[in-house]
Amino acid sequence: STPIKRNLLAQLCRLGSTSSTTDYKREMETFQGVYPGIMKSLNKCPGLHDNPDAMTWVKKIMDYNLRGGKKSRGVMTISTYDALSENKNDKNLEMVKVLGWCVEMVQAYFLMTDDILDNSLTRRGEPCWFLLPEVGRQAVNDCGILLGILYEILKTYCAGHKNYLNMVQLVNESLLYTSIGQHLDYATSNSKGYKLYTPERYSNIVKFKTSYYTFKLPVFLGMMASNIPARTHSKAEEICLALGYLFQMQDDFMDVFTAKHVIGKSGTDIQERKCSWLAVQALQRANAKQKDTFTTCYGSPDLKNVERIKELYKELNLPEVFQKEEANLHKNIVDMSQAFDFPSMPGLFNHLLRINTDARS
Ligand code: DMA
Ligand code: MG
Ligand code: MG
Ligand code: MG
Repeated sequence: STPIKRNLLAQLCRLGSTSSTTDYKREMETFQGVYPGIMKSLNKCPGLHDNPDAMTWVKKIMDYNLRGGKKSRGVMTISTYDALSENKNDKNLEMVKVLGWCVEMVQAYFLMTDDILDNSLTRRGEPCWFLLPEVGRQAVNDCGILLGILYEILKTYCAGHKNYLNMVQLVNESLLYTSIGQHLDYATSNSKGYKLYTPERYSNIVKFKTSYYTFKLPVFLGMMASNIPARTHSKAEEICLALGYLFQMQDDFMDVFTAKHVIGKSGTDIQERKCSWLAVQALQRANAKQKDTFTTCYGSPDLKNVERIKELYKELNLPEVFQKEEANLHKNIVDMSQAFDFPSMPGLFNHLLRINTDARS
């Protein structure tokens, strides 16, 4: 089992046409295909119908913030339905694609708020939404608009499904848990000293801020659309959380060690004093002198200090530690999914593991 490869798009170009590449491309194309229809359906939304200027603004919010990126969460929603559903039909397939867009809207919402919280400059190679001169503090309200629209879309396309209430509740759970995780992330980076920077707290932050919305949300929406029995849920959730940990650990590593043009965003974890995988590992391994360097330089906006932290990470061999842990976690996930006693689940989770990369774009 090889570690998840970085930069999926580059990887896809290199690979040509292995089955998972073709699957991903096909799923991505059919996914993009329903976007215009969703936008058209918004014209029937009372508040927007009566306020054409607001409608124009909503389109702008959505086009800007849903553009680009790998759409891995949207595609995972479709992959799950593809792998698990026993009686597929066109109507359900359309609903699943729309659910994928709802997941991408949750993602857009969290990226918009996250970039404000993290003092970021770029996202998917473009300026962050709140930095656009015509947006600014309006970004806070735009986030609310995006969520309201999400629930309207969910209602338009899914209200007739027997799992509609479960879907709504799952979206709510993802919003609440992720926001709790974002709070823990923010509060830890603003705490005094480094006593909170432990592996246990790191795992907990990641579980809440990343795993629920990145993996549980798309996978469980796909499961709800396929009417998968409840007895499979806790095991599926466990694997989703493991995938989330691997994903965020990679995101933290890339924040420091991967070029901006590859991940489409400029890293701020060191400057913002984040409780990142690298910071936690460094604190666990540093001697007294190295700890001193760490506390002096971490969380400083000065690029010289940022450089010194990067050097310290290398001195502590963190890139090597990272690769080993990445391979281990990858293997654990493969083992966990193999032990799943429901048909198609092992195949599904292996597929999800393959299509996922570390760039949160
Ligand atoms: C962010 O973690 C989690 C959410 C909910 C967006 P992060 O700040 O490391 O994400 P990114 O590296 O994309 O800014
Ligand atoms: Mg963040
Ligand atoms: Mg961020
Ligand atoms: Mg990050």
